[in-house]
Amino acid sequence: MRIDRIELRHIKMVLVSPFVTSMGTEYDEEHIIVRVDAEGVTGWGESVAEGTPFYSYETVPTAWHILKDFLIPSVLGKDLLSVEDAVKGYSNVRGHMMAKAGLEAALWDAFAKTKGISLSEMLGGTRKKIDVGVSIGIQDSESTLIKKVEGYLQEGYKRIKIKIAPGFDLQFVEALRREFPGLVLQVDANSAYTLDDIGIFRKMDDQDLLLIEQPLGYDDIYCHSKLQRELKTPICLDESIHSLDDTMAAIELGSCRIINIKPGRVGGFTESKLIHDYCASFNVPVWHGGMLESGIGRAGNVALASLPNFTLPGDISASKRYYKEDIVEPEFLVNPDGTMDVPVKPGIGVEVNMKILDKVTVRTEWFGK
Ligand code: OSB
Ligand code: MG
Repeated sequence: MRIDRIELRHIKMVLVSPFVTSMGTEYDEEHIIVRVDAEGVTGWGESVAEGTPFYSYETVPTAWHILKDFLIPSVLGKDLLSVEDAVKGYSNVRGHMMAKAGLEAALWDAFAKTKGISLSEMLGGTRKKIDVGVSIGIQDSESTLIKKVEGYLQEGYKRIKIKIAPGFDLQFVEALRREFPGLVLQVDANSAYTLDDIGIFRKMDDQDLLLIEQPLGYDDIYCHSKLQRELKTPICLDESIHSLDDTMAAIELGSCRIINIKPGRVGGFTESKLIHDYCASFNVPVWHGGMLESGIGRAGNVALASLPNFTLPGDISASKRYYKEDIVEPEFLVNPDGTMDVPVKPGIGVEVNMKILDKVTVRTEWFGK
């Protein structure tokens, strides 16, 4: 497949409600949409580098730079045999996983469309529907949180994740446990604690949580192994896992018992699949994380989450939970039974609404003729 033209778009979409985490408050989400035109097909991908370097060191400008100056030149005008071929071509670029994942996603979509198969099928997906959950930011009070959770449960979501930070943790978990004794509940600290906070986690350990996500340092594997030894609740790593190598170290050291896979954090679907397969061979469950994607990124997430070892519900919620209007049609919906349908049409399986995409685009650059 010859890569004829590539377009980058810096997009900015306003969230339906601010998202509060231990890293700060987000009112809108900035990402990069990657478009690849190749022999009459168009592939779409989303780079989840954000406007700020608070979750990852990558930002929209750093990802734009790496895409423009290194990744795009390595594929533009080339006749690629496969996505793997493209990935090999820029394997000398270290890090910058979100930049890589955006381009890789667009290439996967273009290849799948050329073959006339869905992205799910091309990635090795086995599910027609995936189980989905919702990630709720830190709320002002326990009663607002309870109301929010009630609403999401009515919509069908299979599990609830709440963000925690020092001073905004145990009381929220206990309030939810009192109100919803059987709730499938997990927490995400986004690295807001240290080993000195072990007392809090010992108390959390009695709350029947599905998992505790990324309690300690954002690149730490060692201290998480010490904490995991003290807890019966599984630790799940998000920020610390950038590759299969990190996954092997974390499992071998006992730093976690569950892995959150985000293609943007690990450099794309190719590395995600390696991590998925490795975890499956060690009976370590994985689930699909989220980065408040638009429908383009979400479509890729849904396809990846259809692989067999994604056995826990993902942070993959309905379009309307994030944005008033999504940039794809149809928008993503949650079924009353807490599942989401995996698109079956070729590639990402949804159409990009160019009018809405233009509305949220703040900058565009074309590469190629
Ligand atoms: O830690 O999982 C996280 C959003 C942005 C950055 C980091 C995270 C998140 C979420 C949102 O939790 C998940 C979603 O997209 O629904
Ligand atoms: Mg997380």
